[in-house]
Amino acid sequence: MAKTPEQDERFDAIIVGAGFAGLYALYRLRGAGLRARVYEAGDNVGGTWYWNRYPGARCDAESLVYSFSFSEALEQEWEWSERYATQPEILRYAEHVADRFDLRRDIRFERRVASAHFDEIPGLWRVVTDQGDRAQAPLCLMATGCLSVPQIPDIPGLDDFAGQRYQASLWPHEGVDFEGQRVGVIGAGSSAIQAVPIIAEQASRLTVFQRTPNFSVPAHNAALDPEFVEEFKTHYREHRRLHQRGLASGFGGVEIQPKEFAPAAPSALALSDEQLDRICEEWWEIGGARFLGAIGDTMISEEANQLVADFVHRKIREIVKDPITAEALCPTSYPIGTKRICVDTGYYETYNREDVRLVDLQTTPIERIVRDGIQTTEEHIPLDSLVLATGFDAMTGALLRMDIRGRNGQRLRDKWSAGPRAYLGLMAAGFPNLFLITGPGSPSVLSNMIVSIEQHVDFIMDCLETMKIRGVEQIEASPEAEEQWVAHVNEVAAATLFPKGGSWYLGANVPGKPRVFMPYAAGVGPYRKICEDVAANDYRGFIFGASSRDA
Ligand code: N01
Repeated sequence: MAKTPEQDERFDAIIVGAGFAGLYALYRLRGAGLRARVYEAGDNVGGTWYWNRYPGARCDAESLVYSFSFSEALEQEWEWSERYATQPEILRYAEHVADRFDLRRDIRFERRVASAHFDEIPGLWRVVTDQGDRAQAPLCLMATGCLSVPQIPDIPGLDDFAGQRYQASLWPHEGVDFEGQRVGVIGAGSSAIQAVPIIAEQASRLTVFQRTPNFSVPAHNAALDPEFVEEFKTHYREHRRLHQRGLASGFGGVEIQPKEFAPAAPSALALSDEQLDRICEEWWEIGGARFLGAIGDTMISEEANQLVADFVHRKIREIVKDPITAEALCPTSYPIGTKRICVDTGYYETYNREDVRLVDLQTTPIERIVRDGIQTTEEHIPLDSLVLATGFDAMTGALLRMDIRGRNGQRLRDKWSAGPRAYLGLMAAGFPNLFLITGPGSPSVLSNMIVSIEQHVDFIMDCLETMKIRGVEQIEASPEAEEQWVAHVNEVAAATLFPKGGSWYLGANVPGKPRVFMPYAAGVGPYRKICEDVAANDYRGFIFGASSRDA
């Protein structure tokens, strides 16, 4: 249905995206008496949980902590069914939040923001959507998500394939029935690792085309025990406080039990083989991404990291019966955790099925995709359907695909041509009143995203309150503060093993993208303290200015 575009309507704030970040930003702005407009490309709220509907999609942070903390009533009334919620359940939660707080009336769906230009004289952001909407506001919040632009691989012949082709992150809403089909999956990251066991149950034959194996830890997913939930909910405030301030490790805000907030041992190197094995086994049994937090120096010392990786290799070899497949599934080309660790339900076990096969593209690369399948250097593999689980142009993709221009018409694309630069991951110098929620340079993807979203939005709201009290209308990052922060983010990353991963954290999965380690790796607790310190010191590193409207 054709939509009537909005023409030059004036708002107090424009928010791009109606995922969790956009919803919370709208809720807070409205609470502050501001009139905000949200533009969203999808036809519903939910962001990443709206788009990623591939079979098996679920969160890799536990439901009880992957949820908003801003409303005690919401956190008490919402009932999660499983330890790790499925995509449909998380989407229902996002919809519930939108309805419960009556947020939809300020959201315009099926409108993708094409450009946002800062007009210096009135001090306004002028935003245009692909549907022709034009809106203006002194404030613009980018809630565009870190993993929202699919990366389509440049494989020869991709468009020649005559069967059905699916992108994991753009899955058909009506679902796909693979019953009786020969299915190929390209990719071996989190999306593929979740989808493969489910597709295997339907397909007559499943072939997984893997270029680089990933480390995966079992989720040990299960229905949530009502007694445990009740107990957890009784102490929700304390849990939230720990998630917001707790850990100094790379992963922040995903812990459930008190023991998970500190490593079981500070260094793998001081442990006997038996001790190391016992700790790794215990954390493997807890399951999930926090396995990386079991030993304190896993992400710092190559030697320690290798010991932990060896443990996972042993697990893979124990589970996967065919030794050649097991070896191909053991990652050896990068330290464990430097590519985002995966969390699975029966992934490795799936390769014990007779109708599932792994093709190791390191030994037999794809030559081209043909009409009826894939031709590798060794063989022709006939396929009815092809699933691309090939990842995202992460963290900067969604921002740079818009035409964003700041002071003097400077394009964000040009400013970031050698990699993203933003003070605290929140604001780029030269782009006044443009806030990036969980932008590059903040903990973002190395943390529980909802914890980091709430922290950023709360910081922005406090900042706006300060501006109101002072009677100023503009804020921007100073170039010096931005410079120092970018250097600090690099320094922190360089003290870890993260940059050795050749991962999407570094932009390494997108041809031609500058290799810069994008998230801030010091953890959510230290980052929050820095932000609080900045605010307490007169928003050190930010420049306040009156809008020229008042001049
Ligand atoms: O993407 P990925 P993803 N030929 O980039 C392969 C989040 N997430 O969508 O490594 C052959 O990890 C590529 O191979 P290689 C989570 O943060 C979370 O799976 O480049 N293969 C790789 O194997 C995650 O980290 C959940 O050699 C090609 C795969 O495609 C992030 O999203 C679930 C290729 C891409 O893996 C991204 O995960 C899902 C080519 N030309 C996602 N090009 C949760 O659990 C690429 N590949 C919450």
